[in-house]
Amino acid sequence: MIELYTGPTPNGQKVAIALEELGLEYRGHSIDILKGDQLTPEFLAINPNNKHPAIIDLDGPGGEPMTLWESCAILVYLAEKTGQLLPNDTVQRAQMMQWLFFQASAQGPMSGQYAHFAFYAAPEHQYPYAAERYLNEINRQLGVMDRHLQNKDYFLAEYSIADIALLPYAMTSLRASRVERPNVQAWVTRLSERTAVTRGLAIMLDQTRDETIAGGMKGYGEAHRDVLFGDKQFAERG
Ligand SMILES: N[C@@H](CCC(=O)N[C@@H](CS)C(=O)NCC(=O)O)C(=O)O
Repeated sequence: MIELYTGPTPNGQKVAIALEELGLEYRGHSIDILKGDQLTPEFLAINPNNKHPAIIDLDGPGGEPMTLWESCAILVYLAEKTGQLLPNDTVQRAQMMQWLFFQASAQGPMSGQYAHFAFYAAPEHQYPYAAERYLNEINRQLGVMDRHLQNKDYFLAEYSIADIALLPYAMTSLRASRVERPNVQAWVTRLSERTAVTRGLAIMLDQTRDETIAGGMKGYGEAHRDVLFGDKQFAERG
């Protein structure tokens, strides 16, 4: 059994899709980041970096519980645990790592910064240049992905955790982008036809808060900013 701590966001969706694809038994635990669930002592004991997703594999290596955070690290762990969704070939395995690092170092953070400056920052901090800068970067990254996917079904020779890692933010990026990316769009459509993908994307969907982009930003305000970007977020912890 794998305990999955997450909310209805792209990083959690990646892990849920992989769990569904691999047929691993798991239990979802809602982490409401607008309320501050990620800052409780109980959750910090699981992820001291105060972010979801995180997992506890009750049947980890040697039969011992295994705790892990950072979604791409979780994807690699789950794929290696089952021997599925990752290539054995050295070149393909290196290219898989390349796309996972691209996801974790570029796609995720740039999308996060765009969302921050376009939506979540206080009105006095919503600098047009910042939102524009991150949107340009999202568009550029989609271009890199689009050119790679020309005449390809997947990022590697076969469907893998590289596709799973890149999918959820590619979907939000396509919605934000002003540029057509037909190869990325076709790949999204191809993956969306998989039952495991549909189920994984729906993780914690019923927990979607009105105060988020997905919920229409209704009622989002100072108390939420304090948790995510203010005193509660940056308090020194012992
Ligand atoms: N690089 C991390 C990013 C995780 C992340 O940013 N999680 C967000 C939700 S999508 C979060 O928990 N934020 C709460 C906070 O920063 O306090 C991963 O891939 O797991």
